[in-house]
Amino acid sequence: MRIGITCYPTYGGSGVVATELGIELAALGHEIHFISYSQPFRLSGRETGICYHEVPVSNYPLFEFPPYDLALASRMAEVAEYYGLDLLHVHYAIPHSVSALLARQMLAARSRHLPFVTTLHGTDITLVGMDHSYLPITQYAIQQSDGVTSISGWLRDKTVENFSITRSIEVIHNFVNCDQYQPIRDAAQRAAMRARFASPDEFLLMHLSNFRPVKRVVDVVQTFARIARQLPARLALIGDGPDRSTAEWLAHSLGIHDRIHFLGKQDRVHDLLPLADLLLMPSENESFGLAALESMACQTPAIATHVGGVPELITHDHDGLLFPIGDVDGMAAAAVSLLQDSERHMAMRQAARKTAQDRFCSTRIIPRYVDFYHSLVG
Ligand code: GMT
Repeated sequence: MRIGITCYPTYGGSGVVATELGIELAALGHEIHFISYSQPFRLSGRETGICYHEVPVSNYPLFEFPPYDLALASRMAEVAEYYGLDLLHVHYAIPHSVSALLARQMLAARSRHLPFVTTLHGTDITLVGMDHSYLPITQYAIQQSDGVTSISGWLRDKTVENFSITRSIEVIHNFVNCDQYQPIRDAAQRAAMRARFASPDEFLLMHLSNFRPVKRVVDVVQTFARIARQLPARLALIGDGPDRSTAEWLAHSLGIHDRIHFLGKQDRVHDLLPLADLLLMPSENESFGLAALESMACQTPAIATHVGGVPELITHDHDGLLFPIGDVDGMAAAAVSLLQDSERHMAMRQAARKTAQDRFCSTRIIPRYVDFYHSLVG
């Protein structure tokens, strides 16, 4: 099939899922066309079967707010026509599904059918979409999509509830490539890579996010501070965003900044996640928790919050640990007790990897998308 994919190309779970989906589909022989304002950050530009089409946005002085959604719709229609696309798959409803709807209408006027799939990821439904200025048009575009998927059952139910959606929504969970995301089996190699962040007698905790308020990065630092009082430990934070300076300030105020590595944005997170003993994901909300899944595939279980779709991924006390939002004392105590019990820790590490492989590996999830496309294209 020839598939157009639109996503936010910068940091964020929806862009990661869209890009990895395109890479996996191209590896299966499909022709993939990314249409966005810049190249998605996980694409090297050298992948076989993948083209990238930039959306130029005119910044004519009259436009105080350049109309990206219109430029995107035009580019979608052009690419669909020139490259014979079978369908468009847009990730994150706002504004992508509205642009796809316009592109479909433009082509319909020329008797060309271009179905589109909208995948809902999280804040497009729980935060941005709830803003009244976006709610009616988001609701309309979801209803008008040829197919809608949601990355968790929880998010599907929220969408139906918040937007009074009457159409069907297919749940297709986030996925991970378990060959790329895997533990480092060679102990000497792992020890050498880990030495950059912690000495052999220190535990290494990690966090991976876009440092938005919903991620509660302050809770990561607070939890780590409590752990570091009881155990020799270091923390590596991957990512960047609005709350990074607050986290840095807190680390200094608590006198633990010399135990914390702020790594900023990293492309090769699969090289870092296997080095950690635990991942901390104390989010306010998480419609699935892709960072935890990627970590689990690397045999690094997560201590997370019992929110949104996270319980669809993590089973408490089996392949990870779940706590109420803000329970930094509980998370720290659980981390200390787990890290001190190497047998239990190893069992949880193995269970985490098994969950990723058995339920969320790309080899299981990608065929679901392909089947879904076929059901629309016929
Ligand atoms: O985490 C974010 O705020 C980014 C957001 C996005 O849409 O880019 O991530 C969401 O999509 C991910 C991939 O589907 C999910 O795994 C995340 O749980 C979800 N984030 C939230 O719901 C906060």
